[in-house]
Formats: sequence, C-alpha cells, structure tokens
Amino acid sequence: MSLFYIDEADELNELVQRMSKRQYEQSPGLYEDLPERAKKFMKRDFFYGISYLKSAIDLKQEQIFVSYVRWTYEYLTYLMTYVSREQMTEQCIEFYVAMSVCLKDELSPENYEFAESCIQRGIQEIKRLYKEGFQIVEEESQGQKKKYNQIAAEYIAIVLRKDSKEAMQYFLNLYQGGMNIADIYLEVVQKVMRKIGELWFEKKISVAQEHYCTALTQTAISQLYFTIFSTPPNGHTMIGCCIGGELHELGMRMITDLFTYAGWNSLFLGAGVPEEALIHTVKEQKPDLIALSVTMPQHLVLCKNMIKELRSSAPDVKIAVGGRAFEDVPDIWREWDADIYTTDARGLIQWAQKNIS
Ligand code: B12
Repeated sequence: MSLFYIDEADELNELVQRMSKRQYEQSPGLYEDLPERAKKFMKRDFFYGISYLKSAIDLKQEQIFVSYVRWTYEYLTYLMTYVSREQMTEQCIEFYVAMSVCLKDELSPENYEFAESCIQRGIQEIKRLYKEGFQIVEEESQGQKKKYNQIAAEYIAIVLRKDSKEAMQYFLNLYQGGMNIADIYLEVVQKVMRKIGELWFEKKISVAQEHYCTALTQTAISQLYFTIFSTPPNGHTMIGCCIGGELHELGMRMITDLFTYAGWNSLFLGAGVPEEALIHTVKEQKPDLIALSVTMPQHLVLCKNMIKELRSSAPDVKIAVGGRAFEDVPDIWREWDADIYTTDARGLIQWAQKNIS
C-alpha cells in the first residue's frame, strides 16, 4: 500500500490542485498578483514538497523535509526578487499550511502526525531564516586548500567565457604540472561542480551555462583516462551506479574512475539503472563491491530497497552508499544493512583496501 492513500498520477495531480486552490484562498490577491510562470512553479513545488515529505515519512527522518524547506525558501528568495522578503516569507508559510490542511485526509493518523511535525519544523526554519538572514558563506581557506580554490576559480572563469578548447586541456595541464589524479578530482573538479551549483542557485548563471559546464567537465576529465586506465589490475571488481531516477552521475563516475586508477576493474553503470539490470550485472560480474550513489533525498527509499534486494541475491558482496542525500541523514545507512558510507571516493578506497582482500 502506498504511503499516501493516493496511488495514481491523476489523484496526485488533483491533490496538488487542491493545495494550490487552498493557498490562493488563504492569500487574497495572490492569484491576481502572481505571474503565470510563478503559478506553474508553485504547482511544481507542491509536487516536489510532497515527494520530499513522502521520503521523510518513509524513512522517519524529519530533517529530509526541513532541509528541503530551507533550500526552497532560499532558492525562491534568489528567484523572485520582485517580491519583498516579508511577502515571500508569508507566502512560503501559507504554502506549507495549505499543504498540511490538504494532507489531513490523505494520510493515516500516525503518518499525518509525523508529516505535521515535519511541516511545523519547516515553518520554524523559515521564520529563523527570515529573522537571521542567510547567505552562502565561502569557507576560509589557507595553504594548499587556497591554492585548489584558486585553480577551481580559474577553470570556472574559462568555462564561463565558453573557451571549450582551453577547458579541455585544463586538467591535463594540472596533471602534467605534477598534481595527482585524486587531488584533481576531489579538490578541483568537485569544488568546481559545487561552485557551479551555487552560482545556478543564486541565479548568477543560467541553467544552460550549468549544463554546459557539466558536459564540458565530464569530457575534460576523460583526457586523463590514458593514465587512469594504465594501472595494473589488482584482481578486484566494483560496480558503481546511481539509484532510480537519479540524474546526478558525475560523483559516481569520479568514484569509479578513482577505483580504476587504484587497479580495480570498475564498471560504471551511470544514472537511471533499472533494479533488475543491476541485479543481473551483479550476478554476472560477481563484484567485490557495489557503490550506490544518491543525490536527491527522494531516492533514498529506493536505495534502501535496493540494498535489501542485493542482500538476498548476492549476500557476500560489500555494499557502499554515498552522495549528497546522505549529508542530512549520515547514520541512516547503519539501519539498512549497508557496509559503509563515506563522504568521498578517497575514504571508500581506503576502506576497500582494508576490508576487501
Ligand atoms: C551538475 C548538476 C546537475 C546535472 C547532473 C548531470 C550529471 N551528468 O551528473 C543535472 C542538470 C541533470 C541536474 C539536475 C537537477 N538538479 Co542538480 N546539480 C548539479 C550540481 C551543480 C553538481 C553535481 C556534481 O556533479 N557534483 C560534484 C560531485 C563530484 O559531487 P557529489 O555528487 O556530491 O559526489 C561526491 C560525494 O558526494 C561522494 N559520493 C557520491 N556518490 C557516492 C557513492 C558512494 C558509495 C560513496 C562512498 C560516496 C559518494 O563522492 C563524490 C566524489 O567525491 C549540484 C551542485 C552540488 N552541490 O553538487 C546540483 C544539485 C545537486 N542539483 C540540485 C537540483 C535541485 C536539481 C534538480 C531538481 C533541478 C531541476 N529543477 O530540475 C534536478 C534533479 C534531477 C534528478 N532527477 O536527479 C540541487 C539539489 C538540492 C536539494 N534540495 O537536494 C543542487 C545541490 C544544486 C543547488 N545548489 O541547489 N543537476
């Protein structure tokens, strides 16, 4: 049975319609004032909100929803600069009130109580952000870190002036200048991508610029493959993939590349791998390690279910989890029968070297 009583797309659509209607009723003048584009966004945000709330309830982790509320409030503040902060705050709170009212008949009393607690914590978070303000704070960096940050900034500048040719050479030049592959990946490329995410979030670059940077960077790192694939094999195999509809695949790709560089036979299955396809590949390849990546918290439940499936079809394989979605729930993997969670590839490789003989 589904968590919400509704199971069909039509019914979900209808629930979102009710939520939107409720919000317009609660906020006189909003319907007339809101541009058509913003109306569409608001509807989409109800869909998103429901999906995050469902994940939070399924996993009994309020933080998943609270982080989403925070993210949305900050994102909308950057997006809707034509609305005052007071109005924005009021509308966001009304949004969650509408959500709560309309969910009452859709959830069991126990789930509704949990959902209501998530929503109330989310509203408190909005009030706190309104009072205290927010901004993305650059980490103070010194020494080697500072050098890496400068390198990342230089690469971003190249990408933003659309110099594809120079970008393609950039990581190769770093390698030829003496920087090791793990540092290029984890200290430069990772930093670049996260910074690009911030620039998109703050509306300083467009969606197209963000996509261009991702595509270019994926190709530019492949210039290093001549050395990544040159390590003699160590006899171990690992499979890496992203869970369900997860599209963020660069992190997992970097992990499999670094395992390849450490001598592993690494199979990167990318994003959107059907469950049966992964199970089939595991049975066929008999890997020592499977690494599952989740960036968007809505896919955490699928990850949990996937681990269950893998445990019954390949009981001896080691299973690692990681990715941005775990940052809010860093201990949840312990309840799932996974073997390890680390925040980056270096930690996982060290763990694998110790625990897989
Ligand atoms: C590029 C990008 C995309 C690309 C991805 C393309 C691709 N081929 O990968 C596209 C355009 C598809 C995309 C789409 C979306 N994105 Co996006 N995206 C990003 C961005 C800018 C960079 C991601 C990245 O490559 N990071 C660099 C890698 C190296 O880091 P990483 O993934 O964290 O991986 C490292 C570790 O986490 C760890 N790790 C990862 N996996 C694993 C697994 C194991 C086993 C282990 C041990 C460790 C581990 O090791 C890796 C290497 O160190 C991020 C910004 C950010 N902060 O990351 C936003 C970001 C993740 N996206 C975001 C959003 C909102 C979206 C969209 C919803 C946007 C939209 N409205 O459509 C969609 C959702 C798509 C979906 N269904 O999944 C938000 C998420 C916010 C949130 N609330 O959770 C972010 C944070 C942007 C932001 N600042 O708000 N995105």
